[in-house]
Amino acid sequence: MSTPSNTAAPLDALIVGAGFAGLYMLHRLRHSGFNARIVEAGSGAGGTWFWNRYPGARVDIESMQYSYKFSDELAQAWDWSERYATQPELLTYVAHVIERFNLADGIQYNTRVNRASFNDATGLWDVATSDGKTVTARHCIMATGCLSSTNEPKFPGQDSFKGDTWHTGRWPKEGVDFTGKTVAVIGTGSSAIQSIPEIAKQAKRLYVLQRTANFSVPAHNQPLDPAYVADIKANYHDLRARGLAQPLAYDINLNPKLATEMSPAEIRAELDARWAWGGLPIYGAFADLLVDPNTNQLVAEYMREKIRSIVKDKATAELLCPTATFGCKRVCVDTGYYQTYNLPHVSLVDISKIGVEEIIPTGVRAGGQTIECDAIVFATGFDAMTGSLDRIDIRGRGGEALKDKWAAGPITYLGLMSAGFPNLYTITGPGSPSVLTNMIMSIEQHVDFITDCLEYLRAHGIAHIEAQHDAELAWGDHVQEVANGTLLYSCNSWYLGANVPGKPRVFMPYLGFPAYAEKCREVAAKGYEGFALSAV
Ligand code: N01
Repeated sequence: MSTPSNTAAPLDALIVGAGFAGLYMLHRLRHSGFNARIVEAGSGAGGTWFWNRYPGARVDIESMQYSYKFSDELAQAWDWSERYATQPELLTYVAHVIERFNLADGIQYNTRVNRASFNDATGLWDVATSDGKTVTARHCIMATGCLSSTNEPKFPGQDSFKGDTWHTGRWPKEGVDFTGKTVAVIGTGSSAIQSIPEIAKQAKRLYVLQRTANFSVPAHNQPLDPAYVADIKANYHDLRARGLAQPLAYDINLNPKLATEMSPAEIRAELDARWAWGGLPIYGAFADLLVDPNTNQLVAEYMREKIRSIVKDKATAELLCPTATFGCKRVCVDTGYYQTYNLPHVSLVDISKIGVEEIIPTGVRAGGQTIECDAIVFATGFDAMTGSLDRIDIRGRGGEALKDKWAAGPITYLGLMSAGFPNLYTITGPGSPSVLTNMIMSIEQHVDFITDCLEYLRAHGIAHIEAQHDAELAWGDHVQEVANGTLLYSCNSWYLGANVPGKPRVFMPYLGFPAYAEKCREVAAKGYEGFALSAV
């Protein structure tokens, strides 16, 4: 395979990352006759799903909806085996997509982008990679993922630990055998909640160190019934259309009613039905769930009641009961999480008041206790949305660093571009619906927008497109205003960057998928309103 730097002429587009976003971007651009390539840090494709190989990793959106919709042939040909696809099956799907659309020769693996600089003299992007080469491209497209840069807190004494340590977001390909080991898991977010039941199956002893309890809804995962799949495939467009009309870009059978319009019996029936169905559709129980604190508390109390009914030890059950706003942090979807605490070798350790004090050679001192263990699993999450961009030295006009521009929080127009950085795009960037939605739908919407935009520029002889500063400021205000109108500011979530010490507290994703997609269509129809276009 030839590498991008062997190409004499500049690329039309360099794409950073071979996850779902990068792969579809490459496919669309090639199909439109652009000379595009992907540079990928990992040794394989799949992005988030390449790195997150921890035991029990599976998507929390139903497989029939968490898959590309752009190709009918692909949608009809591919068969998911389970209601929620496992990480290995997602990688098999990615491999199938690469083969079906002949993408393999456009991806350079094992190559990290270290620096991307806009060259004021040439008007091109110079992209320096870890193999010591520089790729030149007219457009640079960051498909670097929202949850791909791990959050790895540095605890005192960490290097002194004599056992093994793992981060859920950087799990080794060969897997980890915990048989006969005493394991401490730090964190109780989605990654922990999925991996804890699986680690408990192997470990001799398992301690879960919980700083904040999280809400989790059972997945009720099961093999997919061929008749159910056939029915969806016969009407796939309808399912997709229903999903795209909802805020999560996922058909969760949104209840249009406010809880205040329903009787207690109706409220109970709605929640029972959603608990029985499982997963994220619980978000759709009431139209005012994320707006009205009373409605929110109804749901939170229902969840606490469920936890108490599952977990036998009363003190453990109380510790597992979240006190925060329901849905303020992303709700988790589990398989046997709460039940795991009924096992005699699993203990929950409350570190809410004291936290992790230090790592010692034989374990962890946390929450006022010393926990002796052979292995520590850090399920501490991600430097979400901006982390993967921050780790690249991105320089715009005049050498301005994106990191400096975003020091007080990311500033983008539509989550797609930032002023001063012409022809630099972020797929599902901060300021776009991204992580608040079924990611593949948001990815497709952004990739389609960017492809249409590049076609427009080519057709009109335009060399550069750049967000206008006043447009991005107005958009940023709007993103915050929408979030402020909800309960999403009421906790320390990674949406707000609150999980990473020192990160500015700014609500990063944009709440409001269907309206957002419409806004993007309007902007394009008006000749890219809010963007500056120039022929040179
Ligand atoms: O990360 P998290 P995650 N000391 O940030 C704790 C997606 N995802 O990897 O809440 C002690 O949610 C932290 O405690 P606290 C999904 O969107 C999807 O689990 O900050 N503890 C928390 O308990 C998800 O929301 C899937 O008090 C510390 C945990 O670590 C997102 O990824 C699967 C700590 C981190 O939870 C992130 O999930 C997995 C410290 N210094 C992930 N720092 C599916 O599709 C952090 N913690 C199913």
